Order: sequence, then C-alpha cells, then structure tokens
Amino acid sequence: MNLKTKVGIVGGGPSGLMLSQLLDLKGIDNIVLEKHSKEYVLGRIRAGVLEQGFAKLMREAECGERMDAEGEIHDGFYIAENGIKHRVDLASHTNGKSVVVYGQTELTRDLYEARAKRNGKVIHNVDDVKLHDLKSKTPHITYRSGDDIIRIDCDYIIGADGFHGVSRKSIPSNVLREFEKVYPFGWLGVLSHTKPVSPELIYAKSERGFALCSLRSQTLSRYYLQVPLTDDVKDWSDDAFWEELKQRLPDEIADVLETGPSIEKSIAPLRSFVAEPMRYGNLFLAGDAAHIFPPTGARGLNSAASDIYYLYHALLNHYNDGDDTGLEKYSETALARIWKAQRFSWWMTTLLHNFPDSIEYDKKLQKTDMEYLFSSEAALTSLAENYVGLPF
Ligand code: RFL
Ligand code: PHB
Repeated sequence: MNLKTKVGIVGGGPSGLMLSQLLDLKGIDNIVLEKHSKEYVLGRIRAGVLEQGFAKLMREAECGERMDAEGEIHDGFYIAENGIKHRVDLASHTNGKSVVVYGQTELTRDLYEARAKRNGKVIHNVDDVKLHDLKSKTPHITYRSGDDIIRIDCDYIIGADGFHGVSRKSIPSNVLREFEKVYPFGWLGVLSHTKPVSPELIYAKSERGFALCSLRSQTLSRYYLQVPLTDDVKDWSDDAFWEELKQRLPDEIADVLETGPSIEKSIAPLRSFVAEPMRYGNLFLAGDAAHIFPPTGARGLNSAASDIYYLYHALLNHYNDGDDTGLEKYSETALARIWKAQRFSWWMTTLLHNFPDSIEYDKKLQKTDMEYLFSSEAALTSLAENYVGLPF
C-alpha cells in the first residue's frame, strides 16, 4: 500500500505529536508513525517541569486548556545543601517569569486527544520503520504492518523518535558527529499518591548523594535519588527508598515527609548527548532523537519544544511563502540553543551530585560554586534565566 503526505513524522512522543498538531492547524498534511501503543507511551513517567515557551506552544497548538487549569505555576524552587535550604526566586531574577508543573504524561494525553479530535493520522504499533532517499526531493518512509509493507511518500521527514529511534541512525556515520558524556550514576524515581513534602521543588545535595522532591499535583509526589549505575530497581523496596530520601533532606523536611506505596519506580541513567547536524537532506531531527540532557536542569522536553518551534515556523514559511531560509538554518539555529541548555544541565548536575571519582580539588570547587551562587545576584540570575528557559 502507498500513502502520500507532506510531512512524515517518525515518533509519537511529545515532539512528534506537537509538530503534527501545529502543522495540521495550518492545513499542512502530516502522518505520525509510532512504534508503540498509545497506552505504552502514556505509561512512561518522565518530565514534570515546563518552561513558559513550552506552555505557550501548547496553547498555540490549542492544547493548553487542561494544562492551564490543572498545572501549577511555580515562581521559585529550593536548593538544599547539607541540611540548609536556599530559595531560588525565579520571578524576581527574570522579570516575573515562572515554570509550569504539569506532567509529560498529561501533556501527551492532551496532544493525543487533540490529534484524535481533528482526525489526525497517528499510526501506532509500526514495525521496521526505514527512511529512504533522504537526499532526494522525494524521500519516503516504509514500515511493516502485519505482513504488509507500507510506503509513505513525503516532502520532508521529521525524526522525532527519541534516543533509540531509527532516524538519527539513518544519517551516514561520515556526516554525523556525536558528542556524549555519560555520568557515573543514575536517578531512581518514585511516584506515589502522597502529599508533596514541599509546595516548591527541592534539589538536595547531601553527603549521601543528590535527591529531588518534585510533584505532579497536591496529591501526587515524584521523588528521585542519585544511585550507582550498578543498582537494580528490584533491590530498592519502598521502605528503603523513603529511608534514604529522609537521610538526604534537611531535618525539617524529612520530619514532615509523607510516605506511601510507590505506583511507579524506575532507574534512569544520566547522559548528556548532542548529534550534529540535526538535518540530513530532507530529514530533520527533533527532541531526544538529537539530544539528551541529564534531568537535573529539566531541559529535555523543554529543548524538544524549541526544536519543534523552529521546525514549525520553517515548514510554515516553506509551504506558505516558498521561503526555505528557516529549513536551511534549522540545524544551526536549534543547535545554538541546545548547547546552551547542555551547558546549564551539565553545570547543575555537576553542582548537585556526588561524583565517585572526584578528587579533593573538585570537591572544594563544587563547594565554592554553591557558596558563590548564593552570594551573588548575578549567579542567581544566570541560574534563574536558564531554568525558566532561554528565549526562542
Ligand atoms: P520521546 O518521548 O522519547 O518520544 C519518541 C517516540 O518515538 C517512538 N519511537 C519510534 N516510533 C516509530 N519508529 C521507530 N523506529 C521508533 N523508535 C522510537 C517511541 O516509542 C516514542 O514514543 O522523545 P521526544 O518526543 O523527543 O520527547 C522528549 C522527552 O520525552 C524527554 O526529553 C523528557 O522526558 C526528558 N525529561 C525531562 N525533560 C524536561 O524538560 N523536564 C523534566 O522535568 C524532565 N524530567 C526527563 C525527566 C526524562 C526522564 N527520563 C526517564 C529519561 C525525568 C526523567 C526521569
Ligand atoms: C520531575 O518532576 O520529574 C522532574 C522535575 C525537575 C527535574 C527533573 C524531573 O529537574
């Protein structure tokens, strides 16, 4: 069977769905191919903090209603260091900017619903996705559905299929450059139906390792612990998790921590990764397909949003005005912002974690970095402007 569309989008995560919805609202036909079922995609617990640029894009995609009703605006967060809590006032350091606490699961659900409402073409459970003739004016995608091979002819292919997807791997290795830093620890995350320990997020550095107190709502908490990569999630009972978390938090926080059964528990390794260029012929990479951030600065999903913003406008200019400048400059423009977000998430990760191989000199610098941060309005402004998201 043959299908035809303008934009073929590989990957039905937040990046792919968002671009699909934005293009469709402007009458640009597209098809999304997703490897997994909708239930599987919605079962992945990931991001929780959205910068304002992302929230704006959700509204532009006519998907912002529930986010605006149920998401929480946070204009600050805490950094705790060995028992002492410091507040980072985002609003006062950024002319009133803030972030929205709204789970990636909910946001993805909103995007799926919006696509369904407009009869968007989102095809699930596709196997063997392959990209062809990327350097030609007539690229195409093939995939397997049961015993059939389906071909989709398109003008452009968007690779929004995450870190393990097929798109980045379709770029010849003599063209693609990959920059990677793997951290010697992971994050053990727990989601639980308990009241969040703090109305605002707490990033806690302690001698036992890093911990994060986050939330999805006033009845749903999300907590993380830095753990060695050798740890197995099966060896972490709920009791062991809560006990370790308490030990890493300031006493006044640990004392009021509400504990309960976990409804999700998983370990994610921490990695910084960038692939360059983000374009090869008529294939454009977006989101986790092109870059990965350690979660410490909450940049992953937010950086996917800026890729989608640039691509959306570049494709609009192409189809509406025959202007290809945005497409030509996409890789350069997107990468400039990505590297700034990489710098920030690397810095925040380095500031807050215990590195097993760090020498005394590194420890002194880490301590000095923290002291400097809370003694300098300039340093706090730099942290705040990066956390709420650099402009795009
Ligand atoms: P996704 O979400 O990985 O979606 C890609 C989709 O492509 C599908 N796929 C394929 N489809 C067709 N054919 C193939 N061959 C395919 N191969 C794969 C996959 O099934 C999937 O559905 O990438 P996308 O859309 O670019 O979105 C990126 C975000 O998911 C990611 O950056 C964030 O979750 C990162 N992240 C955070 N980001 C933030 O901005 N703020 C946060 O607070 C935050 N917290 C986090 C995070 C990521 C975490 N983990 C587990 C990695 C917390 C954690 C713990
Ligand atoms: C989350 O709530 O999952 C979360 C929040 C902030 C981060 C990372 C993850 O920096």
